[in-house]
Amino acid sequence: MTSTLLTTPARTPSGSVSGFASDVRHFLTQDPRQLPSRYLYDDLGSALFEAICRLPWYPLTRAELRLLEAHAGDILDTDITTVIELGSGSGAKLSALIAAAGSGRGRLDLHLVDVSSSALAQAGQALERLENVRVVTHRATYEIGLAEFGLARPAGGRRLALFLGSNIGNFDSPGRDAFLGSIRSALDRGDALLIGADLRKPVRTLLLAYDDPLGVTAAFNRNLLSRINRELRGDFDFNGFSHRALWNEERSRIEMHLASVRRQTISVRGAGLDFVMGEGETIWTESSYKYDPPEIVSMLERAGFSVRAQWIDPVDRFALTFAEAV
Ligand code: AVI
Repeated sequence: MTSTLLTTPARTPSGSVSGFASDVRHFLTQDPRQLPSRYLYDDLGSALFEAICRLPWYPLTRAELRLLEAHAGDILDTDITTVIELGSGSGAKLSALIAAAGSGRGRLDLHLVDVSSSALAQAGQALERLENVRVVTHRATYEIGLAEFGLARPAGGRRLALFLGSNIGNFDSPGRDAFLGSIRSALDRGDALLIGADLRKPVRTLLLAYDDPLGVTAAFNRNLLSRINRELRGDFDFNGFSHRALWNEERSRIEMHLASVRRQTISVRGAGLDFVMGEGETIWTESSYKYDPPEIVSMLERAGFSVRAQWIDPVDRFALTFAEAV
């Protein structure tokens, strides 16, 4: 496939109903039909994603946690006074990082940016239990959270930005470079960025991660149709669509699609949309790019960072890359 999917980050807010309606109208009438992956994360979608992270076939979360715990001392140096996590979810990774880094530091200010208020409440509670931390939550897009964070200058010490979970992989390259640039702009020289990204690996392993035998990822994908039906008065028939995950070698990405199992007419009244899908025609719902380690270094350097360390989980092929703003 040579066309470009205008993916936006997976975990930005769903926005207003009218923003959703106009996006659905715009993206479903593109060729190929598509939907921005950020809309996968309503309450049920977020819960399904949490379930995906526990599946034996989706090892990214566990591999990243192992690396965070093994290198916590290097990542959370004692001169770091402020941490921002973009897409903090339940806060489990940040809690594990702080716990593994041990004591002996002054107060740590934690800024959590997420679109889910329930996730922020859960993360806030978990992190506030730790000693000597102050938690600031930002229920916001990454961009707004970064802007708010940029205004909160600490009195002294360095700042650390965390962008974990291979969320970077859900951006197409122009959006990814722009986003890394906006992280850099929110930081000062000498501040740090830690980025978690999934690596290229055997295609069979990748396909299992995105098309698991329990069908959780399929439910996560098809839930988007349920969301459209509920919020925008759509009439998608779930049985009329099957989940499809495919590997695009040329672009080095997994693509998730919803394939129409027959010719069918679909109406989304809240978006003023009626259209026909042919048998086998798909709606492209997500891209997950997979990298080689040097590519991660290059993208960070282009954005104004210098890489200080890169740690790789050799079993599940996942990388944590630690860089300094220069
Ligand atoms: C959030 N994001 C990094 C996940 C990924 O691997 O691209 C979302 C996901 N999609 C299907 N499974 C998990």
